[in-house]
Amino acid sequence: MDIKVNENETIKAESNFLRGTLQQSIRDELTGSLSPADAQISKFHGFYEQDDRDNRQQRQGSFLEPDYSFMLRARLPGGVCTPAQWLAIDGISQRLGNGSIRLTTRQTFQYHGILKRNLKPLIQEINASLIDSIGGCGDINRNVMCNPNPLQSELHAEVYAWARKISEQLKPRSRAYHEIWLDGEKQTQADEEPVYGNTYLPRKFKIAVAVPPSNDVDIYTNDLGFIAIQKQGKLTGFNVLAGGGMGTTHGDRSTFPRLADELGFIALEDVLKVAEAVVTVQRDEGNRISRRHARLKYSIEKLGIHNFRQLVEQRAGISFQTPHKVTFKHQGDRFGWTQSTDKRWNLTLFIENGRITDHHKAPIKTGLGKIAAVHQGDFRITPNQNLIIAGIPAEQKQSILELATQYGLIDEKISLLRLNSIACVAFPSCPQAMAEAERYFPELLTKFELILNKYGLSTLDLVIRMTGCPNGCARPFVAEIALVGKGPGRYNLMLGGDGHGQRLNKLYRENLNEEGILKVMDELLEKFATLRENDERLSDFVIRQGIISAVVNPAVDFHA
Ligand code: SRM
Ligand code: SF4
Repeated sequence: MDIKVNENETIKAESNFLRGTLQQSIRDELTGSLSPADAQISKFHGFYEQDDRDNRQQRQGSFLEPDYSFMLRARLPGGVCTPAQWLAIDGISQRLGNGSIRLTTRQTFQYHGILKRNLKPLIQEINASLIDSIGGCGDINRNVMCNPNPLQSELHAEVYAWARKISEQLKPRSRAYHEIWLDGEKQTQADEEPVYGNTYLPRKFKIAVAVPPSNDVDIYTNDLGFIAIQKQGKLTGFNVLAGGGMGTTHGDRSTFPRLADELGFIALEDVLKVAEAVVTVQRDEGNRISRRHARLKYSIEKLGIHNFRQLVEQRAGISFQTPHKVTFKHQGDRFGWTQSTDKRWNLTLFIENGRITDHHKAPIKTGLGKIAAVHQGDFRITPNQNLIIAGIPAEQKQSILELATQYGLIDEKISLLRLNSIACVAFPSCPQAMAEAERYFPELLTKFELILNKYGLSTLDLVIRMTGCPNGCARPFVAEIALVGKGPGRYNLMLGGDGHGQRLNKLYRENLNEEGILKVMDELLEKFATLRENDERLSDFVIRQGIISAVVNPAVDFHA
């Protein structure tokens, strides 16, 4: 039987190394959209076509084309940028985007609401600030995350350098981006993609670098993970993990979230070889027929971890050594002041769901601009949509604190629950959203807080996340409590993640509306307050009490 590869494979193969007909699509003034093929290719350049879902139906009824605009995601390995870059990012959002900046769960930023005619100037402006959007999206390696680690400044510098090197190594070689957006010279020789080939990867690919005991990058949810191993503050190598991923489809038991498996320890000189080998094995073994089953996690399920490890060893010309013992103690970010080993200060700020705008509660965007104008260190976007003002000299600590306070960037009254919460974008821009997330979660959390207070649990440390669909952009399946959008105002309630990102959660109640969610949570927290042992986490309690069974092999028991 002749089985056809999926349509995206043909689009990539015919795109002439990511050029497609993007230039014509951008020039076409008759529509605010791109041709369907270009809408796929554009992702490799960092941007997505979207339409405003709040007015989609109304426009349809008036026979108008959807309200098209674009979302652009930058490549910013490790989430680090200078104050000058921050000021540029800020100004661009005002002039060429919808005025807000969105910090993402992969340590970079997005602009929403960009009109087609503004794409090229916007890309040119971010590049003028030495930031690009190559591989922000698409079937390719995405933004490489790394622990922002403000405490151990020397180790951070080393780990961050690796995140940048990996990101550079896995950037596409095609000159299409430079040609189309930066008016670079037209390539006279054919492009070559030694790592990716002309159809790139079967699906997106994600890499992170973690520094234990913090699992802020949710290392086990990445296709490829590097866990830093250090001796007296010096990096000696990495434990390598492969095969993590979150995305599932409601009702399709052949899809499931998965935590990455351990491949073994490697020395620093083998990092790039191993990264490339894992990527090329996935290039050759990944499923190019069904995009739903095309991530590395499914390739590893198909091959078996033992065979996969051998393939990687053969290609990289290395042997994995026994992994070092590591312990992760927490997910999420630590807020407030810390001092680095170089004696500089760092201030981690809570940015609710990563949305930076001058909103009704506080003019935080203006405030960050004021800080950037005087700050001498750097800005670090965290993997949980927050922001660290890092490397503040002692003599500037007070003035930065005053600015942060004046512009509402610090609020001592925010509950631990909220500090540990993340929600994906969802409506109105995300085409996949089934339910609200970013716009609704804050208000639901206020109601949760009341329940926690009622049972004397206001200081409970709890990792809670919401997504508008089961794609998993806020990594919900490693949260202790997750609400995953099922339909308008309806969510699946998941329980059982362990609070440090090493256990998946599982469905507890399906398709709940707000009333249902609050009722179930009230009952659960009452029981917890009564029967909790010592300072037991809610996630461990639900497993111990048999309220939920632990997921051990997600291919079999995530849906069971
Ligand atoms: Fe995501 C698709 C937003 C992190 C899994 N994600 C999307 C799209 C582009 C919707 C679409 O297909 O058109 C969303 C755009 C919404 C918008 O309007 O901005 C979107 N994803 C996001 C962000 C902005 C969420 C956020 O609130 O921060 C995150 C951007 C990360 C970045 O900077 O690169 C984001 N997405 C993630 C993560 C978390 C992570 O990577 O650590 C995941 C789960 C991990 C994983 O990949 O398994 C994730 N996004 C998905 C998937 C499901 C992939 C799968 O294997 O099934 C999709 C849908 C798809 O790829 O078809 C998706
Ligand atoms: Fe959109 Fe779903 Fe991702 Fe949320 S989880 S941003 S709704 S794709």
